Amino acid sequence: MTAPTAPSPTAAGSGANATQSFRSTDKNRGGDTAASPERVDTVVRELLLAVHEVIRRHEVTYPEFQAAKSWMIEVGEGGEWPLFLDVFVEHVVEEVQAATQQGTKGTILGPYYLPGASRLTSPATLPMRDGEKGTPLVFAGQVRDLDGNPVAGAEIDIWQADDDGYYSGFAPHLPEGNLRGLVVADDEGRFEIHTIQPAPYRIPTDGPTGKLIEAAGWHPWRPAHLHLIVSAPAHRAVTTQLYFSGGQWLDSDVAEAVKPELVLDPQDTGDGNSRVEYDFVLERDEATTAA
Ligand code: MBD
Ligand code: FE
Repeated sequence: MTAPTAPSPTAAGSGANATQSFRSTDKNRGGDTAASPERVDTVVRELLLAVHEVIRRHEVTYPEFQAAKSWMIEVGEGGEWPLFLDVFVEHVVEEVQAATQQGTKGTILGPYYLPGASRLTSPATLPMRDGEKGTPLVFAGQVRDLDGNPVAGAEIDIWQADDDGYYSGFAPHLPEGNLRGLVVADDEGRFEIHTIQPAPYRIPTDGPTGKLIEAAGWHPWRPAHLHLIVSAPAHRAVTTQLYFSGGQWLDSDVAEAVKPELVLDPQDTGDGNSRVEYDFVLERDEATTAA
């Protein structure tokens, strides 16, 4: 069977799915423990002051205020809050966290992670359709610590868009688990993953996030990327993405999540395939190593 040409999955489908998957992920149920009253008072008060300031500075009108309310209601009804917040806000939260993280640069998680991907032993081929479109890619490397020692027991949770820019689990035409895997590295932290190069991702233009982007005259694109969570016992996991040298939108990612250290330059292996090496560096996790 060859991969069908992609019908456009609806914004409603992908947005609503992102909200459902966010809600069903246990680690997101931090609502009552996440912040003290003092923290809520400080952060929310200043957030509101910032909004008030913008309204005064730009003399925002009643019709504009009501349009903003309608739009927010649509974002909620369409299930696009994870999409909107991960595209326009998460990069700053990640920047704050990154100030305390050494080793491989992290970047945003985004709305399309799904826990529970198939466990695969390196060398591994990600689950894909027969005749999956796209340039085959071999992605190999080693997980080490800050001193350069190999890290045993490392796992690479990897997920990516296909050659049409769609993620399994968020586009109804794709088989469950397509291009997602939890790859277990060898005892020396070495891994080799066989996949295809992803295409750039476009925010669905028919949903409220896409409509806002269009109304503002911005573009809706993210450069092609692989998503990864690299973890190992007693080490701090890193959530990151890897991009492709020379790719479109690298300098204007709508989600502002590109970092120069995260750009791969795969080499053509001469037979229509490509290969690249990238090593990950993890910090020891003080929380799990403290005596
Ligand atoms: C994506 O694929 C993505 O990675 C982010 C951060 C936001 C929207 C779509
Ligand atoms: Fe993505």
